[in-house]
This record gives sequence, structure tokens and C-alpha cells, in this order.
Amino acid sequence: MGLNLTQKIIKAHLVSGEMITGAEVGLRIDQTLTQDATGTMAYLEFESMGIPRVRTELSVAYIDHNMLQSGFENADDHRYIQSVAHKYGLKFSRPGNGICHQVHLERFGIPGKTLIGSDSHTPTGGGIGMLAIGAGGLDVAVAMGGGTYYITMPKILKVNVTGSLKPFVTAKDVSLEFLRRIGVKGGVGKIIEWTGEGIKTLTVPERATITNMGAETGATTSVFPSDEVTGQFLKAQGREKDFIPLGADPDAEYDEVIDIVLDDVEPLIACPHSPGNVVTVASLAGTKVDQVCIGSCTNSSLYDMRKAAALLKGKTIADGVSMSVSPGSRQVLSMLAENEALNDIIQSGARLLECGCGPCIGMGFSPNSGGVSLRTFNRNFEGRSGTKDAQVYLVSPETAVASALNGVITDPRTLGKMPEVSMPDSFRINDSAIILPLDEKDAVNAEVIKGPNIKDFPQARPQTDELNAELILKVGDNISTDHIMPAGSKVLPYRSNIPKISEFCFTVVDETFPARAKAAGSGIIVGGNNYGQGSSREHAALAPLYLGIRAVVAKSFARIHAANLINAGIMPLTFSNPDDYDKLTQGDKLRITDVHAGMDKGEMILENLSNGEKYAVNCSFTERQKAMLKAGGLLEYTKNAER
Ligand code: MIC
Ligand code: SF4
Repeated sequence: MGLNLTQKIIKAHLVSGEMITGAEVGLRIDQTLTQDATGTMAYLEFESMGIPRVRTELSVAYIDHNMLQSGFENADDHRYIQSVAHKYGLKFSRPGNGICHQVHLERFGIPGKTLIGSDSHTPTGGGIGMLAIGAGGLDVAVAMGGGTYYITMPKILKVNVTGSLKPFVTAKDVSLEFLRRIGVKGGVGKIIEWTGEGIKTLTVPERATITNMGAETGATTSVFPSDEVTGQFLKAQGREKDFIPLGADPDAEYDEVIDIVLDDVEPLIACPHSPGNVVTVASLAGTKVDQVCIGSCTNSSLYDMRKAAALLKGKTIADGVSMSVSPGSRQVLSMLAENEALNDIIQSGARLLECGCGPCIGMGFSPNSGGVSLRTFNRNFEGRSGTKDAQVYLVSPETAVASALNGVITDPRTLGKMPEVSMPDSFRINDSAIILPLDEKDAVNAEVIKGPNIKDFPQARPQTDELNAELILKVGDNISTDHIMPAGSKVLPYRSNIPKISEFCFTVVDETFPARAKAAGSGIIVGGNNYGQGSSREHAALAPLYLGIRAVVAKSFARIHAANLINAGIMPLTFSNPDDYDKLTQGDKLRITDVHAGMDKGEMILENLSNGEKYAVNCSFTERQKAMLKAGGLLEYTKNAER
């Protein structure tokens, strides 16, 4: 039997385990990336491991998230990361050089390689046939040190693509169609392989939009084969030497198959407050729009920007609309500037923002109160934009422009004829904003620069055999990491200061949580389905750790967050009977005895001392995870293993 593409890449990088669905596999990691909002923690963790030099083929530190510098904090973090990169052998992508995923795709990604990144949209690299996975900062730190990265061998879901997209229908609409079909939990435990005749009609930026937004289904990652289209893209980036053809064997097997006929896809829109709330654009036509944003790692390629510019050409956006355009990289911006495209954007009345995440993570450009914001981004969780009552919708660049021009949600097919936009034969190559590290011998004495806002990460606590804790917070389904550890321009500057950032933990849901948790000293959180969906930010585990959280009991967990909890020494436990969720009340006094024996059995008993009830909870941890929890997290476990 032949292998599918995922199996081929995993097989070539397998360090431990067998490729059996559900089993733990250890992977050798070729490349890592970090961004600044998760990078400071990752590098503090890396430094504490005492390894003199990164041991990957390539590690890149990007600055793209915390770009507004309204105080010293973000600038200090940038300098810290730059100094670490310089000393420990990483490439450093300066602020303004672009969003990590876009730049990595352009300049560094290689088909068939493994990449982990401390950002959940790392799967963007799957657009050129990489096995690219989002992970917590600590996992990335370990991989930088040459350590193995562990995942549960996922099911492989094949998406068989046929046909071609109609004018004004885009890869973003394909992503939204996919989300409409499988939902925000539909990809959990799966890798999504895009294949079939239809993918030949999709350019690399379009493929990258699709793999990027696969993250919103909860999938481990998404991947396209490396074919002629990939080869052309790499050649145009002056990187033909990085190209290898790579795809599934003709007789490869898959766990599931979904068919997508591109001709049948329509312009779609995800409604507040979930990327999975997808309806047709036509069904919302006429809804008044206050703000439109084009950019983010989903839709900021040169291809997307050129399409937006072509549609804006000679026109002016509606009076009631405030519009931003943030190109994904310096390369994109500079190529827009080479012809009239940039001018077409500027003349339309749109505001040009710098190349970075910007409004996507609430780093500026927050909507007006109650405002309707149409964004070409990938997430619209409540409050993420920085305005709690904003109504954020996710759309394609085409729908965004059509709506900006009319001032109301508009099906872009009403715009007439789609102007011809193509991919360039060669991109403008200028890597001067990538700073190279020092030579190993010069690096020995190089200084790491730490600003006063950079504090040590919290010490994890080993899980003892008996846990007594209060049910400190009970939340519902689909709690995102944006609920647990909000972002935005006011909070993000504290990403390197866990004591400070923990004051914002869960405040979107309950403002009293940080103080109550800290006072209790030992707490348990109870959640519904898909707890921790969204980002990879390990702060959503580190801040609860700092506040005394010892376990989270939920109906189900998102992959990266569950891994981050274990890395931080917090137990993610699931209800054996989901109905028991209803029997628990915030404030209950809880106890788990025989924690260690329970870990071995895969089941523990959660006692509710407030009403005498007992509930079974699952904990199917691997041997490695058990050892981590007993040691007090991944860092302690790694240090113990080295001793
Ligand atoms: C996001 O899109 O949610 C982020 C901000 O890029 C996060 C990382 C972070 O919180 O720093 C992600 O996707 O992992
Ligand atoms: Fe940045 Fe937004 Fe992409 Fe996250 S989703 S990496 S915040 S652009």
C-alpha cells in the first residue's frame, strides 16, 4: 500500500512511535519560527535550557505582532529577541519585514520539511508541501534545542478538489466552505490533505490561505502536494534549489474523504463571533458596514493585494467606511509600490498600515463601538478586535472591497467583470531585513538585552497525589484562548511578564477571576467542548498556572492548548460522562485522590465535597505526559531527563 503525503513526511522524520492513528509519534523538526508575542517566552525557556546554539536546520525569529510601541515594553521585547537570535544562531526578521507566515512562505519554507512555530497559523507553510504545525513556545524551544516534537498520530482527511473557481470566488471562500461543512471542531485530531485535479488551478498564495485557515477547524495541520505550481512559486522567489516534487502515492489510503467542487463555491462570510458561523455573502447583502480591513496571514499576499488594488482602482470607498490595508510582507509592499497598485489603494481612501498583524490581534485599528467590521482575517472571536461589542465578519478581499465601496455588505459578483490579476514570474528579492546571527565563536560573549518588563516565567508545580481545589470558574463551549488570555494593544505588551498579564486572565468572561484564583491558591476550571480553541499562546496556560490553576476539566480540548496545559504542569481532564458538567457549580470544593494511580489507569475520580457526588474523569496521558505532569511541566521534565 502506498503512502499519503502526510505519512511520507512523517515517516522521513520519525524519531519514535509508529504511524498508527491515535499513537504518540515523535518528530524531528527541521525548521522553527517564532513571532514576538509568543517569542519572548519561548526564548526565555530556550535560554533556561542552557543550550549554546540552536540545533535545527533553520530557526527564524519574527517581529510582526506587537508593533505599536506606545511604551518601552514592545520595543524592549524586540531588542531582547534580536539579541537572542544574534547569540544563539537564529535569523531575525525585523519589525516591518512582514507577518511570519507570509515571509516564511516567501523566503524559507521548503517542501517536505517539518516546521513548528509558536503560532497557530504555522500550517500556512503547508501551502508549499511542508508539514507545518503550530505549537506552544516551550515545544518550539525544545525543538530549537534539537529535541523531538510529539504529536498524536492524526487521522488523514483527504479533500478531493475538482473544477475551478468562478470569478470573484476565492480561496478564502473555499476555507469558509470547508468550515461551513466541518465546523470549528471538525478538524481536531486530523491532518487535512488537499489534492485532486482542481488544486492545479490554485496558486501558492491561494493554497496558503486554505492551509492557514485550516487552523480554524482545529486540525493539526493542512498540506498541499509540492507540484509544478509550487516549483514556479519557488523559482519566482529565486529558490528553485529548494523545490522537490512531493505528493501522495496513487494508491494512498485516507481515513476520510470530502469532495469540494470549486465551481460550486460561492462568496461566503463568517458571522460574529466564530469562524464557523458561515453563511453566503448574498444572504447578508445590504447590512451597513463601518470598517473594512484587508490583510493578515490569511489574505495579505501580493496576489490578494493586487486583486484588491485592481478592484479599488479609480474608485473611492463609501463615506461611512473606515478601511485599512496591511500588506503581508515588505516584499509585497515593495512590489505594490513598483506599479500603480499601491497608488490605487491609497487613492481609494484606504489607510495603509505597516506590514504586520495589526488589527487582526487588536494592535490598533479597533472598530467603533458596536461597529460592523469586515475583515479578510481568520478569527472573529468576541473582543479580539479590541472592541468588545464590535461585530466582526470574515470575508475574502473581493467581498471586502465590494463592501467598502458600497458601504454595505456586498456580493462581489455584482461588481461586474473581475480584472485580470496574475502571479509575477519573479518576485523582488531583498533579504536585507533578515539579520543573520553571529558566528558561533563570536556569539559566546554576546550580550542578551533584557528590558525591565521581561520577567521569568512561572515555576510549574509537580502534580501531587492528592489535589484539593475550588471550582474557581465554570465556562461554556468553545472558550477560545482569546477569552482565557486576551490580546489587544493594552495587554500584549505584557507577554513577557506573566505576573502582570495574569491580571487580565479570563477578564473577558469574569473580571473577578484573577483576584479570586490568586486568593484561593489552588483552583480547577470547568469548561465545555473545544476548550482552548484558537491560538497557540502558552500564556493561556502560564497565566492560569501563575494564578494557581492545577487542572481544567472540560468536555473536550483543542490540541495546542491541551499540550500547553501539560507543558505547564496543569492537567487537562475530560468528563467521562459529559452530563456531569451540569452537576458542577462554581465555588464547589473539589478533590481528586490517587492522582498518580489515576494517571496510570487513565481515569480519576473527581469528588465534589460540596454535595458528596463523584464523577469519573478521563486522563489518557502518554508516559511522557505523565512524567511531565509529575515533574511539574516540560521544562522540569527536560532538565530531569538531561541530568
Ligand atoms: C492569533 O492569531 O491568535 C495569534 C495572535 O497569532 C496567536 C499567537 C499569539 O497569541 O501570540 C496564534 O495564532 O497562535
Ligand atoms: Fe498575526 Fe492574525 Fe495571523 Fe495571528 S492570525 S499570525 S495575529 S495575522
